[in-house]
Amino acid sequence: MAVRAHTAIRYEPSAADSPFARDVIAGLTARPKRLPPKYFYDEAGSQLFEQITDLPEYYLTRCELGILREHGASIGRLLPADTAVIEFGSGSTRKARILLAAAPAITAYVPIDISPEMLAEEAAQLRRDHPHLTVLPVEADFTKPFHLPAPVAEKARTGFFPGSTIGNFEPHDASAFLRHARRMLGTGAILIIGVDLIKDAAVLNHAYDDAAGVTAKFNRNLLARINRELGADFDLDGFSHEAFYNSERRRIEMHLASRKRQKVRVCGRSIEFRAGETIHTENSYKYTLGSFGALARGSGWKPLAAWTDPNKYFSVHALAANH
Ligand code: SAH
Ligand code: AVI
Repeated sequence: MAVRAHTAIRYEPSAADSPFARDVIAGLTARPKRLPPKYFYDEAGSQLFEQITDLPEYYLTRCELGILREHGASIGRLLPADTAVIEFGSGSTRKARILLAAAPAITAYVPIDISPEMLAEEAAQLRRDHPHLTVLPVEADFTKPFHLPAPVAEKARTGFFPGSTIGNFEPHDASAFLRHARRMLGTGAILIIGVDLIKDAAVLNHAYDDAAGVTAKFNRNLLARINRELGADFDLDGFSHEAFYNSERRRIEMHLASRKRQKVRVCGRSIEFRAGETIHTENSYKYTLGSFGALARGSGWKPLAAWTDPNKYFSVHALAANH
């Protein structure tokens, strides 16, 4: 009979003191239970997100790429000369590449991301593809204060925040982020931002609960990451992916629902789940052109222009910093 080695206990007090561990414990001991969506993006999660962007149901990326390709030249004309593009949550940098091709005014690119692996790879590839572009990657949590690289101080500044990642903030946090971006980018700055629009609930529901189950895997990877990095013992099959449009709150909610009554060890603690109890893992707020314009105006920005795809599923807004 094969003898199985005992699984080593991977829980280490140092891991339990990390910001990740503290946020996980705070979220799992709160009621209702929740986890911050920024932790989706470890290496596996970033790769799963890239797979999501190719899904037939996930219209967001296709629509935004189409808008940027069609209106890249108009967007480029709004940018000041010799500008640094600062992208918040740069991921695959696929969208920035469209702006770079359309706007010769861009002389520096600062991709900011919490996920170091893709950031380093993309920065290296961009330097190869654009030898005259100054590429200055920053690994940071963009919701917290951080410094822009020194060479950017010499240049005009353009913020780029595609993907509707702004939708993952609560509306008051979205406003706080826009104010923080306004202060960081400074007088004369432009912000190009992608915003997903309210539409038929069935379209929204399918986009976050795809037939191939990739979004379910992305959602459950959060538990897998907690197992890997914090030595927890989540049984991934014990949780099901739930995603639905909450029309009152104008947001997609993603949850992980416990399939049974169970206990999970996390950082030396026992976390209890009732059957059906959920961990709320993400909100993805949807806006109208008007509601987003109002949010921007109330947060230090003046709307200059907005473009949509022909179905009006997605929008890209150009904003100018109020002095
Ligand atoms: N801009 C890309 C990727 C969007 S996915 C696109 O439009 O397709 C969201 C990206 O933001 C991921 O790359 C993720 O790692 C990053 N991200 C999420 N929360 C973050 C945070 N708080 N600080 C920095 N990066 C973050
Ligand atoms: C990154 N963010 C805008 C995505 C969204 O649509 O809210 C994350 C995502 N969650 C599930 N699918 C994609």
